[in-house]
Amino acid sequence: MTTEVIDTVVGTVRTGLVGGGFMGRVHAAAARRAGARLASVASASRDRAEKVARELGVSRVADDAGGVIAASDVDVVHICTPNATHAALAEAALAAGKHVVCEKPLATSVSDARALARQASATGVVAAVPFVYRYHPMVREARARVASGRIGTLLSLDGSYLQDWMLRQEDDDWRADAAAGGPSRAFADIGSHLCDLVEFVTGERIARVAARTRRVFDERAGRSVANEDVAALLVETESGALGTLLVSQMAPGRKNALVLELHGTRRSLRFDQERPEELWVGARKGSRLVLRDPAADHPDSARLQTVPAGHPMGYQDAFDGFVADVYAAIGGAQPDGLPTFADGLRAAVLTAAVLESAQTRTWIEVPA
Ligand code: SOE
Repeated sequence: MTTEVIDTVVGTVRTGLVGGGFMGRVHAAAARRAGARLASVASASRDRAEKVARELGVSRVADDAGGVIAASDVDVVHICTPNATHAALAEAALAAGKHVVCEKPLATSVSDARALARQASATGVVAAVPFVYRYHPMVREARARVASGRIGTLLSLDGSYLQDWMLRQEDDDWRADAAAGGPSRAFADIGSHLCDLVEFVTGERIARVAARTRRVFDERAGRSVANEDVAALLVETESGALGTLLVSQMAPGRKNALVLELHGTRRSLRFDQERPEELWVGARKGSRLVLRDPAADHPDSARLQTVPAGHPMGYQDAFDGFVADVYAAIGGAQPDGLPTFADGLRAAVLTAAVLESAQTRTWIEVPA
């Protein structure tokens, strides 16, 4: 019996990894925790792929992404490469009949993202985009409380996603290069997570947006920069709730500060990604901090809790929850809240609306 047959018999998902940077390693750890076999990896060079394979325990090294995508012992391809390469790689993986997990942004244009979403639904494979903050148990708790009416009618919201790794002019990254990163950097990279969370938790679409963007340095490390460091948004949801959202990769001391606060007619809710064990529930009298507790939380939150209360869960756990759901979907399950290529398209639509608003200095209606 070949290894391939054995794996198929016991139903182990066989994972192919394209890209071996920070995100590739997060994906690999999550795949392993979900019980997958890391079958093949490609990276920027063969040397690099060999190093990644050794460190992560991947069975085989491919010369390039095409080698991972074509491999008969790969069921799902994880694409963790620079943004501008996502669309072509995802298209090729879908065409090869593979399930796909593609890093965000799914594509750097709305038309490419739309084509991929269509291709994915036509082929019927699982095609997911890691909007992983959905997988924090207290995010699910917040979502359940909104859906059950416990906060009342949504009046307003206030959110921010702040980092500081691009603070100095010498801070550089391929994301700052429009050719590799795309026309938007801060918003596409992290503002997309924030807007995904707004829509996921409230159950409402952002209907219109007025945005300003700011590029602080036109040049970084000798290359010209064509995308933004900061974005500030006014938003209105489909029910008329008003909101403010701030996104920056130049906020000193803020490492990965994703905060979302909702104000309803009865209660407020506040989730802070750097304190993921907590959900603040605001009331005119008796505001309180709810701590994660699988025995007390909504079932959708409880199912994502892998350790008992008091044993903190974090970013990698959220990522693990996402990949576990992707692999469950590959096995035929229909997990609630799985972010798919349709959500990747939604992020592309929002990104285009933000850029258009900033350019025209007008409110933009965001297509549903
Ligand atoms: C870098 O800004 C980054 O790694 C993003 O690309 C991720 O999506 C976010 O989760 C953390 O920050």
